[in-house]
Amino acid sequence: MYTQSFSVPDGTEDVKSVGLKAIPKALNAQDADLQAAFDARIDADGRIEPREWMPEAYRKTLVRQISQHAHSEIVGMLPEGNWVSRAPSLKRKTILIAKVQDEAGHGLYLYSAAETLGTSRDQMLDALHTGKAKYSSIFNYPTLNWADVGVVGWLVDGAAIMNQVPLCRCSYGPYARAMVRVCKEESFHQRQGYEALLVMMQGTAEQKAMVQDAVNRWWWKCLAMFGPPDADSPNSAQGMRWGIKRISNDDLRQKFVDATVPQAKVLGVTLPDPDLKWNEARQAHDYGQIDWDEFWATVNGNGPCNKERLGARVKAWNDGAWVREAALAHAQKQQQRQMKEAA
Ligand code: FAQ
Repeated sequence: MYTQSFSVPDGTEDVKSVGLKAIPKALNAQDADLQAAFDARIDADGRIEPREWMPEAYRKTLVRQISQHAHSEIVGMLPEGNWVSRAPSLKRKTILIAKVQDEAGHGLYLYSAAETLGTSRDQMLDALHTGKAKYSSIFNYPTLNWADVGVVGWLVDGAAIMNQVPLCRCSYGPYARAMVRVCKEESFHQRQGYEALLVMMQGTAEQKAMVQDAVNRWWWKCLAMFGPPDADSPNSAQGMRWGIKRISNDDLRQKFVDATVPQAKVLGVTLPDPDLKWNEARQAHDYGQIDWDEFWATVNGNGPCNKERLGARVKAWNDGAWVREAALAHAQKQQQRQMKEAA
């Protein structure tokens, strides 16, 4: 989802000996005080704001996560954007346009939040366009028919909300505040997808079969969206120590499964997992094996649509160069005029 180049050593050599309470080594007395104040704020569940001191590794972790999140929102516009011109009614078309536009807005809030950490938008976009930065695996799968658009709303936005609600309590202020609005909008997105599917499920046998087929194709990909199992998640421990991540990948995945099973029942679709069943002892659903080889192949650039998605983003960036240049020239002209008037 993001670049290895954003992945910096966190300086926590002692992590293993002292567990998650380890802190990066301070370089000098002044840094030690700053580090202690930072740790105290994190331990008290406080917020860190842009101009405040923070360990370099915390800053870089945030840039990595927030920029990948921003890229995901922007690339995530593409699978659904393909359907704006083919939506089945004016009502569905206006809803879809609004949704895709919301995703652009989310990307912009998130790029802005990441910029407060001292990384420019150009740097982040360059990392995306050169394939160094990653974005969510889920957007490398195709939306083959209209039912896919409903399923993306129901399941992909549903998984995104599950992951993002805890981020409203993230320790970094600008990210947490951006997520409050993002989650409200994602919640609308999820409902509109579910409602579109409910309508299709009241339609013809062919429409019902389309919905089931789309659910079959997206279900496992959505479970993988939460990231690798906790045991194989290299960033989780430090992310949780810093109050960036609040709930682990596996726990979020479990919550998503438990929340989605009753929704599938109401909808009248089957989730494509023969091992999915309620476990009375755990008070949660058991579910089958996720294909992690497929997940990693997709993350590493070899999913069905990786090249197409990146190609579309690079083309949009290049095609928009004249707009950015014109806006810049206009701003410069205005500034010169204002300076002349003030002189
Ligand atoms: N895809 O150690 P962890 C949306 C990578 S927005 C690709 O567990 P971490 C809205 C991970 O980067 C969806 N790569 O990492 C929408 C790391 O690689 P690295 C995006 C993945 O950071 C809806 C490696 O695996 N949401 O859907 C994925 O602790 C509809 C090891 O993983 C966010 O970005 C993946 N799925 O946890 C828009 C939320 N998962 O960097 C349009 C914010 C993991 O070491 C239409 N992000 N990797 O090379 C997060 O919560 C976290 O970053 C996680 C990953 C949970 C995604």
